[in-house]
Amino acid sequence: MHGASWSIGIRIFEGVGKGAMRIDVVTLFPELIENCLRSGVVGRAQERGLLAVRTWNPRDFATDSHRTVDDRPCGGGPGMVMMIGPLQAALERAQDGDGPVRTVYLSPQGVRLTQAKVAQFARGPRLVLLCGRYEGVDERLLAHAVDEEVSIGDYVLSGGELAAAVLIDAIGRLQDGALNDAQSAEQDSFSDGLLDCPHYTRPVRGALGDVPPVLLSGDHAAIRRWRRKQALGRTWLRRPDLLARTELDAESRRLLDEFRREHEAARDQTEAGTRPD
Ligand code: 6GU
Repeated sequence: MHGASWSIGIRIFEGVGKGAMRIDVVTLFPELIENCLRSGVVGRAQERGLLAVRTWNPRDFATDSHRTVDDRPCGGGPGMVMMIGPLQAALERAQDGDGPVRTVYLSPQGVRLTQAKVAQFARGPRLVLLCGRYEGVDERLLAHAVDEEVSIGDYVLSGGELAAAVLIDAIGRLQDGALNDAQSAEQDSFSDGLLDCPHYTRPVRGALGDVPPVLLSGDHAAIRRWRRKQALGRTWLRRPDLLARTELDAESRRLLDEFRREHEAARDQTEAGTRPD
Protein backbone atom coordinates (compact mmCIF):
# COMPACT_ATOMS: atom_id res chain seq x y z
CA MET A 1 0.00 0.00 0.00
CA HIS A 2 1.51 3.30 -1.11
CA GLY A 3 -0.81 5.45 0.93
CA ALA A 4 -0.01 8.47 3.04
CA SER A 5 -1.44 8.81 6.50
CA TRP A 6 -2.74 12.11 7.74
CA SER A 7 -1.71 13.17 11.15
CA ILE A 8 -5.17 13.95 12.43
CA GLY A 9 -7.47 12.41 9.88
CA ILE A 10 -9.19 13.07 6.58
CA ARG A 11 -11.87 15.30 8.05
CA ILE A 12 -9.38 17.85 9.21
CA PHE A 13 -7.10 17.62 6.21
CA GLU A 14 -10.04 18.46 3.94
CA GLY A 15 -10.64 21.54 6.01
CA VAL A 16 -7.16 22.89 5.39
CA GLY A 17 -7.19 26.31 3.83
CA LYS A 18 -5.18 27.31 0.76
CA GLY A 19 -2.73 29.22 2.94
CA ALA A 20 -1.87 26.25 5.14
CA MET A 21 1.75 25.34 5.46
CA ARG A 22 2.23 21.74 4.36
CA ILE A 23 4.92 19.51 5.84
CA ASP A 24 5.51 15.98 4.57
CA VAL A 25 7.60 13.66 6.73
CA VAL A 26 9.33 10.53 5.46
CA THR A 27 9.73 8.23 8.46
CA LEU A 28 9.77 4.59 9.56
CA PHE A 29 7.82 5.70 12.68
CA PRO A 30 4.92 7.89 11.51
CA GLU A 31 3.05 7.43 14.81
CA LEU A 32 5.97 8.99 16.66
CA ILE A 33 5.62 12.20 14.62
CA GLU A 34 1.81 12.18 14.85
CA ASN A 35 1.72 11.61 18.62
CA CYS A 36 4.22 14.39 19.24
CA LEU A 37 2.12 16.95 17.37
CA ARG A 38 -1.36 16.14 18.64
CA SER A 39 -1.42 18.41 21.69
CA GLY A 40 -1.25 22.09 22.50
CA VAL A 41 -0.58 24.97 20.14
CA VAL A 42 0.53 22.83 17.20
CA GLY A 43 -2.34 20.36 17.56
CA ARG A 44 -4.71 23.33 17.46
CA ALA A 45 -2.89 24.87 14.46
CA GLN A 46 -3.63 21.66 12.56
CA GLU A 47 -7.27 21.67 13.67
CA ARG A 48 -7.54 25.28 12.53
CA GLY A 49 -6.18 24.31 9.12
CA LEU A 50 -3.06 26.47 9.48
CA LEU A 51 -0.69 23.54 9.24
CA ALA A 52 -0.98 20.15 7.51
CA VAL A 53 1.41 17.36 8.39
CA ARG A 54 1.51 14.20 6.30
CA THR A 55 3.67 11.14 6.88
CA TRP A 56 5.12 8.65 4.39
CA ASN A 57 6.58 5.33 5.51
CA PRO A 58 9.43 3.98 3.34
CA ARG A 59 8.46 0.48 4.45
CA ASP A 60 5.26 0.90 2.40
CA PHE A 61 7.49 1.36 -0.66
CA ALA A 62 9.70 -1.71 -0.13
CA THR A 63 9.55 -4.23 -2.94
CA ASP A 64 10.37 -7.53 -1.21
CA SER A 65 8.12 -9.69 0.95
CA HIS A 66 10.04 -8.75 4.11
CA ARG A 67 9.54 -5.04 3.37
CA THR A 68 13.28 -4.45 3.78
CA VAL A 69 14.43 -0.82 4.13
CA ASP A 70 18.02 -1.24 5.32
CA ASP A 71 21.18 -3.16 4.47
CA ARG A 72 24.70 -3.70 5.82
CA PRO A 73 27.19 -0.84 5.40
CA CYS A 74 29.62 -1.16 2.50
CA GLY A 75 33.11 -1.49 3.96
CA GLY A 76 31.79 -3.25 7.04
CA GLY A 77 31.24 -1.96 10.55
CA PRO A 78 28.34 -1.92 12.98
CA GLY A 79 24.69 -1.16 12.30
CA MET A 80 22.69 -0.83 9.13
CA VAL A 81 22.20 1.87 6.49
CA MET A 82 18.86 2.93 5.01
CA MET A 83 18.91 1.81 1.38
CA ILE A 84 18.09 4.06 -1.55
CA GLY A 85 15.15 2.20 -3.17
CA PRO A 86 12.22 2.44 -0.71
CA LEU A 87 13.41 5.77 0.69
CA GLN A 88 13.67 7.40 -2.73
CA ALA A 89 10.21 6.15 -3.70
CA ALA A 90 8.71 7.51 -0.46
CA LEU A 91 10.56 10.80 -0.85
CA GLU A 92 9.36 11.26 -4.43
CA ARG A 93 5.76 10.80 -3.31
CA ALA A 94 6.30 13.21 -0.42
CA GLN A 95 7.79 15.83 -2.76
CA ASP A 96 5.03 15.38 -5.34
CA GLY A 97 2.48 18.15 -5.88
CA ASP A 98 2.41 21.81 -6.78
CA GLY A 99 4.95 24.45 -6.03
CA PRO A 100 8.53 24.48 -4.85
CA VAL A 101 9.52 22.11 -2.04
CA ARG A 102 12.46 22.33 0.32
CA THR A 103 13.77 18.92 1.39
CA VAL A 104 15.57 18.72 4.72
CA TYR A 105 17.41 15.74 6.20
CA LEU A 106 17.52 15.72 10.01
CA SER A 107 20.88 14.54 11.33
CA PRO A 108 23.55 15.42 13.89
CA GLN A 109 25.84 16.23 10.91
CA GLY A 110 23.54 19.09 9.87
CA VAL A 111 23.74 22.85 10.35
CA ARG A 112 22.51 23.78 13.81
CA LEU A 113 18.86 24.89 13.94
CA THR A 114 18.23 28.48 15.10
CA GLN A 115 15.08 30.56 15.55
CA ALA A 116 16.08 32.55 12.44
CA LYS A 117 16.16 29.32 10.43
CA VAL A 118 12.80 28.24 11.91
CA ALA A 119 11.29 31.59 10.88
CA GLN A 120 12.64 31.11 7.35
CA PHE A 121 11.10 27.62 7.10
CA ALA A 122 7.83 28.94 8.58
CA ARG A 123 7.41 31.30 5.62
CA GLY A 124 6.88 28.09 3.65
CA PRO A 125 5.13 27.13 1.63
CA ARG A 126 6.24 23.49 1.65
CA LEU A 127 8.75 21.39 3.50
CA VAL A 128 9.69 17.73 3.19
CA LEU A 129 11.51 16.25 6.18
CA LEU A 130 13.54 13.07 5.88
CA CYS A 131 14.12 11.14 9.11
CA GLY A 132 16.96 8.65 9.30
CA ARG A 133 17.24 5.60 11.55
CA TYR A 134 20.08 3.14 12.11
CA GLU A 135 23.50 4.49 11.08
CA GLY A 136 21.91 6.83 8.56
CA VAL A 137 20.92 7.10 4.92
CA ASP A 138 22.90 6.11 1.82
CA GLU A 139 24.88 9.29 1.03
CA ARG A 140 24.00 9.12 -2.68
CA LEU A 141 20.33 9.71 -1.92
CA LEU A 142 21.18 12.68 0.29
CA ALA A 143 23.34 14.18 -2.48
CA HIS A 144 20.57 13.62 -5.03
CA ALA A 145 17.38 14.53 -3.18
CA VAL A 146 18.14 16.69 -0.15
CA ASP A 147 18.58 20.48 -0.14
CA GLU A 148 19.92 20.86 3.37
CA GLU A 149 20.87 18.92 6.47
CA VAL A 150 19.76 20.23 9.88
CA SER A 151 20.71 19.24 13.45
CA ILE A 152 18.87 20.32 16.60
CA GLY A 153 21.95 20.25 18.81
CA ASP A 154 25.20 18.54 19.68
CA TYR A 155 23.91 15.25 21.05
CA VAL A 156 22.78 12.04 19.39
CA LEU A 157 19.16 10.87 19.08
CA SER A 158 18.25 7.38 17.95
CA GLY A 159 16.56 8.80 14.85
CA GLY A 160 15.46 12.00 13.14
CA GLU A 161 11.80 11.78 14.26
CA LEU A 162 12.07 13.71 17.51
CA ALA A 163 14.18 16.34 15.74
CA ALA A 164 11.53 16.60 13.00
CA ALA A 165 8.83 16.98 15.67
CA VAL A 166 10.87 19.73 17.32
CA LEU A 167 11.23 21.53 14.00
CA ILE A 168 7.51 21.16 13.13
CA ASP A 169 6.49 22.42 16.59
CA ALA A 170 8.70 25.49 16.21
CA ILE A 171 7.36 26.16 12.70
CA GLY A 172 3.72 25.41 13.58
CA ARG A 173 3.48 27.92 16.40
CA LEU A 174 4.72 30.69 14.06
CA GLN A 175 1.87 30.20 11.59
CA ASP A 176 -0.53 33.17 11.53
CA GLY A 177 -3.39 32.45 13.93
CA ALA A 178 -1.64 29.61 15.79
CA LEU A 179 -0.95 31.64 18.92
CA ASN A 180 -3.94 33.25 20.59
CA ASP A 181 -1.93 36.34 21.39
CA ALA A 182 -0.18 37.53 18.23
CA GLN A 183 2.38 39.41 20.30
CA SER A 184 3.64 36.33 22.07
CA ALA A 185 5.72 35.17 19.08
CA GLU A 186 7.44 38.55 18.92
CA GLN A 187 8.17 38.35 22.65
CA ASP A 188 9.71 34.88 22.41
CA SER A 189 13.23 34.14 23.47
CA PHE A 190 15.62 34.49 20.50
CA SER A 191 13.19 36.45 18.31
CA ASP A 192 15.24 39.55 19.12
CA GLY A 193 18.45 37.61 19.77
CA LEU A 194 17.96 37.63 23.56
CA LEU A 195 16.67 35.22 26.20
CA ASP A 196 13.22 35.85 27.65
CA CYS A 197 12.67 37.84 30.87
CA PRO A 198 11.30 36.15 34.04
CA HIS A 199 7.52 35.80 34.46
CA TYR A 200 5.30 35.94 37.57
CA THR A 201 1.63 35.50 38.43
CA ARG A 202 -0.53 35.70 41.56
CA PRO A 203 -0.26 35.37 44.52
CA VAL A 204 1.97 38.45 44.63
CA ARG A 205 3.25 37.50 48.11
CA GLY A 206 4.11 33.98 49.19
CA ALA A 207 6.45 31.66 51.03
CA LEU A 208 8.73 31.62 47.98
CA GLY A 209 8.99 35.42 47.89
CA ASP A 210 7.27 38.47 46.43
CA VAL A 211 6.63 39.50 42.84
CA PRO A 212 8.94 42.39 41.82
CA PRO A 213 6.98 45.57 42.76
CA VAL A 214 7.47 47.25 39.36
CA LEU A 215 5.25 44.58 37.78
CA LEU A 216 2.40 45.69 40.07
CA SER A 217 2.97 49.43 39.52
CA GLY A 218 0.77 49.82 36.45
CA ASP A 219 3.56 51.93 34.91
CA HIS A 220 3.77 50.30 31.48
CA ALA A 221 6.94 52.12 30.41
CA ALA A 222 8.70 51.10 33.63
CA ILE A 223 7.51 47.47 33.20
CA ARG A 224 8.78 47.39 29.62
CA ARG A 225 12.18 48.75 30.72
CA TRP A 226 12.41 46.25 33.61
CA ARG A 227 11.63 43.31 31.32
CA ARG A 228 14.12 44.49 28.72
CA LYS A 229 16.77 44.89 31.41
CA GLN A 230 16.13 41.37 32.81
CA ALA A 231 16.26 39.87 29.30
CA LEU A 232 19.56 41.62 28.61
CA GLY A 233 20.96 40.67 32.02
CA ARG A 234 20.06 37.00 31.75
CA THR A 235 21.50 36.80 28.27
CA TRP A 236 24.70 38.40 29.55
CA LEU A 237 24.88 35.92 32.46
CA ARG A 238 23.79 32.74 30.70
CA ARG A 239 24.45 33.14 26.98
CA PRO A 240 27.17 35.74 26.34
CA ASP A 241 27.60 34.14 22.89
CA LEU A 242 24.12 35.41 21.92
CA LEU A 243 24.80 38.88 23.24
CA ALA A 244 28.03 39.12 21.25
CA ARG A 245 26.01 38.67 18.04
CA THR A 246 23.26 41.16 18.93
CA GLU A 247 23.33 44.84 17.99
CA LEU A 248 22.17 46.86 21.03
CA ASP A 249 20.66 50.34 20.87
CA ALA A 250 21.64 53.08 23.34
CA GLU A 251 18.80 52.31 25.77
CA SER A 252 19.64 48.60 25.83
CA ARG A 253 23.31 49.33 26.49
CA ARG A 254 22.32 51.58 29.38
CA LEU A 255 19.92 48.98 30.84
CA LEU A 256 22.52 46.21 30.57
CA ASP A 257 25.09 48.49 32.25
CA GLU A 258 22.64 49.05 35.10
CA PHE A 259 22.02 45.31 35.41
CA ARG A 260 25.75 44.57 35.51
CA ARG A 261 26.45 47.20 38.16
CA GLU A 262 23.58 45.91 40.34
CA HIS A 263 24.68 42.31 39.81
CA GLU A 264 28.25 43.12 40.77
CA ALA A 265 27.15 45.13 43.83
CA ALA A 266 24.94 42.21 44.98
CA ARG A 267 27.84 39.80 44.46
CA ASP A 268 30.24 42.01 46.48
CA GLN A 269 27.64 42.10 49.28
CA THR A 270 27.37 38.30 49.34
CA GLU A 271 31.13 37.90 49.35
CA ALA A 272 31.51 40.41 52.22
CA GLY A 273 28.87 38.47 54.19
CA THR A 274 30.60 35.10 53.77
CA ARG A 275 34.20 36.29 54.26
CA PRO A 276 35.80 34.88 57.45
CA ASP A 277 36.92 37.59 59.92
CL1 6GU B 1 18.42 16.05 13.52
N1 6GU B 1 18.99 13.61 14.34
C1 6GU B 1 19.56 12.75 15.20
N2 6GU B 1 19.45 11.45 14.97
N3 6GU B 1 20.23 13.13 16.27
C2 6GU B 1 20.32 14.44 16.48
C3 6GU B 1 19.76 15.39 15.63
C4 6GU B 1 19.09 14.94 14.56
N4 6GU B 1 20.04 16.62 16.09
C5 6GU B 1 20.75 16.42 17.19
N5 6GU B 1 20.93 15.12 17.42
